[in-house]
Amino acid sequence: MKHTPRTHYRACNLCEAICGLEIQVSGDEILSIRGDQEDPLSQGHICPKGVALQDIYQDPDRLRQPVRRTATGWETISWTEAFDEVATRLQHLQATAGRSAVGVYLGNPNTHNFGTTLFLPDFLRSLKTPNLFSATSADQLPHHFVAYLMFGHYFLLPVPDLDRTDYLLVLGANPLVSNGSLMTAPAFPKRMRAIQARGRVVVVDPRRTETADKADEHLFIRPGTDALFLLAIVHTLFAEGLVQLGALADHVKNLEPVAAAVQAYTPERVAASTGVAAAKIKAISREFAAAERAVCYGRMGVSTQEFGGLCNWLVNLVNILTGNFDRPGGAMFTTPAVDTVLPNRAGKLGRWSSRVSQHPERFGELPVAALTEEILTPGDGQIRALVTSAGNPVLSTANGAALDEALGQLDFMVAIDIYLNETTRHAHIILPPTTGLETTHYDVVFHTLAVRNTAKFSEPCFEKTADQRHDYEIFQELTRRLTGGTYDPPFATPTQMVDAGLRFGAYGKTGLSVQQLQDHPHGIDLGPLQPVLPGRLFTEDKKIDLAPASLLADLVRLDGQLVELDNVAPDFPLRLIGRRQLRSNNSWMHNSQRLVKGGDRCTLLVHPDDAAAAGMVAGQVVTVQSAVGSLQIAVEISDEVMPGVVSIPHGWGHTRRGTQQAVAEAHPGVSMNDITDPHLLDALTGNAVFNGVPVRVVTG
Ligand SMILES: Nc1nc2c(c(=O)[nH]1)N[C@H]1C(S)=C(S)[C@@H](COP(=O)(O)OP(=O)(O)OC[C@H]3O[C@@H](n4cnc5c(=O)[nH]c(N)nc54)[C@H](O)[C@@H]3O)O[C@H]1N2
Ligand SMILES: Nc1nc2c(c(=O)[nH]1)N[C@H]1C(S)=C(S)[C@@H](COP(=O)(O)OP(=O)(O)OC[C@H]3O[C@@H](n4cnc5c(=O)[nH]c(N)nc54)[C@H](O)[C@@H]3O)O[C@H]1N2
Ligand code: SF4
Ligand SMILES: [Mo]
Repeated sequence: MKHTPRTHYRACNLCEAICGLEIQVSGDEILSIRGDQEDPLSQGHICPKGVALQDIYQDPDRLRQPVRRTATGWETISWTEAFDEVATRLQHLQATAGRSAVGVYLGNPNTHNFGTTLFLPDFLRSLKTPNLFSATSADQLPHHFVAYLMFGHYFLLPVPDLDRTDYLLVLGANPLVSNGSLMTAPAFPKRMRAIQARGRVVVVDPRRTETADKADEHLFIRPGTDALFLLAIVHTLFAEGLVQLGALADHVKNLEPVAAAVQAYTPERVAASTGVAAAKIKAISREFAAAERAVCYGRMGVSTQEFGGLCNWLVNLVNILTGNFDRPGGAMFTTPAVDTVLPNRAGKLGRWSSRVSQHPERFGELPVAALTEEILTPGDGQIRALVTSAGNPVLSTANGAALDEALGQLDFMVAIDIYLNETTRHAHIILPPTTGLETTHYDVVFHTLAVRNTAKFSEPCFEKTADQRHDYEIFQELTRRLTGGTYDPPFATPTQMVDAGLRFGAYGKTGLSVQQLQDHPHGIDLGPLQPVLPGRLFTEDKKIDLAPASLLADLVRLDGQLVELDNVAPDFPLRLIGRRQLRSNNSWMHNSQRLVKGGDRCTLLVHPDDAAAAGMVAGQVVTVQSAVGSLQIAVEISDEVMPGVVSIPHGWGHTRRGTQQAVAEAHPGVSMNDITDPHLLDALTGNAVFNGVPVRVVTG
């Protein structure tokens, strides 16, 4: 049959950049995927993963019907049978062993699917388990923790106003590769060049990353010591009279306790620990304060480390104390068209604790570091069944190897996922939803974190078949069964919910609705970020708390770093960090040939001095050991890492048996998370530590 080619416009759902795509389609065939030049946010930008949406759509390995594991392999079953069995088993287990017996793990792509974002909460309420885990505690939890304490809402996250700043100080982020995180900034390369034309970009990172390489200045920092570095900056601001609150002066409190707390952290005192010279710390502080408009931005490198909470607090302080907060060119809040920063969801902390290690709950979740022990430790409240949705914790959480074994011991596991992978192979039933190009899309999460206010609604590029289900339909079906048929959501579809959100939202009066967005498939520009304080604060007194007590108290823990670092873990003298790659997306896109082609990218980066000292040569396979495990990997020697630091990209390790990802299995790599340690976490927030893991390398 001959089809008339058509052009489809939509937002890419793969990462936080939400790039506009222009897709040429003929029938069910994709002819091309390009960047949409008319998207008001991404302006034509696209990365190789966006093009690979085609591979996911066509992937013969992708699951399209529910499957059940049997003694002889996987069998296809009907949706009704699958829903009935899942609901019955979960219900039975909770009735006999209690609510805690069913655990839930939610992975990253949930956040990129508005149907899930809007309907998953109903499902979680129907299970009502205290054992909820997600990738949040392997990612951005410290940002939420600090936002809650300082601004009164866990989702009120400041975003760097990239397009108007003159000075960007980046700590522990690599946006030229990641395309920005908690900073939806498609076309980051272009935005960065524009900043450099106006001023400067400085990157602080233990690796000379792609971003650092293009920056005006790069400083190496010893992994995990950013809190000391930032304290010394704040110290310098006070010591040199550079504190200038500007318009926020009447809307902050507890400035004096901050001044007192940072007094001891002179640049001279932190220089040896951080590896950054005192004069350099002072110079950066002065430059930052002197810049007309400056912004400090920190991400994974300062979030997934032992002091993630302190780092994020201090990043906010640097911006606030220099008058670069809630004003153009500084750190700002968005005014999203659909507002998810709602008063009734400000967040809560510490209502319950994990059973085995007593980790307090944060915003309804327990740290994923506790998942394995909650499955393995017998007793009342033990997790006996697990629901995973869009997650691959075997590859993505600390000591995933131990979790891999634990999953094999569950009584029941159901995975809502599109692949049979390292995690879902343990499921008894897999429920595969539609994905990517088959879904409707409105980004309820990432418009809220974008460097510019815009709105975009995307129709599915391909209608689902009669035998497919969207993620939200799966959650609705399960919720209906788990509530005994009493479930009656106020909106039947996520589109209806978004339409209501748009009409009641900040631009509703101007007529913004789903219909209007459908009429403008490239998206609608709502303008640059606007100052919104103090109105948007959720603190009771409408003031920013500059010195929350738990953060001040955590400084005591940090002081342990002021001793000579080489003595901290003498058996493990090297520090392991991660390395995101442009053609990877966490663990799950390695089944796309165009993304994995070329040489093996899963290598151990070693500085030439460390390689020489240990007699390592390029390409040699070595053993990397940590306190919890070991792995074997080929060495790549480069001075892009600082001496004493080694780096492995995460998300690889497609060597486990019984998966169905032929391309990934042919390019397996190893999993860095086989050697990361769940006992090493940011004790304040419960977040995982993936950066600065003590390791040693054994040759021969
Ligand atoms: N060492 C180390 N570990 C890390 C990190 C690191 O930097 N270093 N990064 C951390 C970060 S930032 C994150 S976000 C986590 C990610 O951790 P996870 O979310 O656990 O892992 P992903 O690799 O994103 O796996 C996503 C899963 O979702 C499935 N999926 C894809 N699309 C869909 C869909 O539309 N619907 C459904 N239902 N399923 C879908 C995929 O098949 C895959 O199984 O990893 C963390 N782990
Ligand atoms: N291509 C691609 N893009 C992605 C993803 C992907 O997997 N691939 N994942 C997406 C996801 S889920 C997320 S959360 C974002 C993450 O986005 P980013 O945070 O921008 O990405 P990372 O590469 O994890 O950046 C962390 C940086 O911290 C550095 N670092 C490590 N330890 C330290 C330290 O102690 N101090 C300092 N200052 N730096 C340190 C690392 O060298 C690295 O450069 O990316 C998103 N975009
Ligand atoms: S940068 Fe992110 S949103 Fe843009 S095309 Fe690549 S994966 Fe998609
Ligand atoms: Mo992430």
